Amino acid sequence: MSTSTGTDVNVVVIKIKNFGGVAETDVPYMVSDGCTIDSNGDGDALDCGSVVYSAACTGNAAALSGDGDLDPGEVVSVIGCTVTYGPNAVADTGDSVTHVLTIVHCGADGTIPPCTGNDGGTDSNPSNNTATKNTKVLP
Ligand SMILES: [Ca+2]
Ligand SMILES: [Ca+2]
Ligand SMILES: [Ca+2]
Ligand SMILES: [Ca+2]
Repeated sequence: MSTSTGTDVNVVVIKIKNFGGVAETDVPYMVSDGCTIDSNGDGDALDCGSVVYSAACTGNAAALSGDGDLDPGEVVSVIGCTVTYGPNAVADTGDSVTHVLTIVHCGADGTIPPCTGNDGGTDSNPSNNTATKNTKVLP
C-alpha cells in the first residue's frame, strides 16, 4: 500500500456527459482541491500535505470526442489525470482533501477564458457542472 510519506500517485477517474440537447464544441473542465476536513481531529484542516494534479486534469471535454464535439448524451472519459500526494512529513497528513471537478458551459453564461467562444446558449441545469469527492491523506 502506498502512503503519502512517499510519493503516492493515484488515477483520477473523470467522465463528462452532455445532458443537454445541443452538441457542444467547447467544454472546459478543471480540477481543484482544498484541505477542508479535519479528519485527524487536531482542530485544524491543514494536514493534507502536498497535493498535485497532472496536466491532463485540465482540458476540453469536446476535444476528447472522436469528432471534436460533445453530442447530446455523449460521454467522454478523461485519460491521464492523476493526483499525487506527498512526499509528506507524518505531521502533514491525516486530514481530507476535497477534490472539485468543474465543467464550464461556454454559452451566454460562460466565461472567456477558459472558454474560447460563446455559442449564445444557456445551460439549463447549472447544478450538474461541479462534482466533489473527499479523500483522506494517509500517513
Ligand atoms: Ca487536522
Ligand atoms: Ca494540524
Ligand atoms: Ca462527438
Ligand atoms: Ca449543466
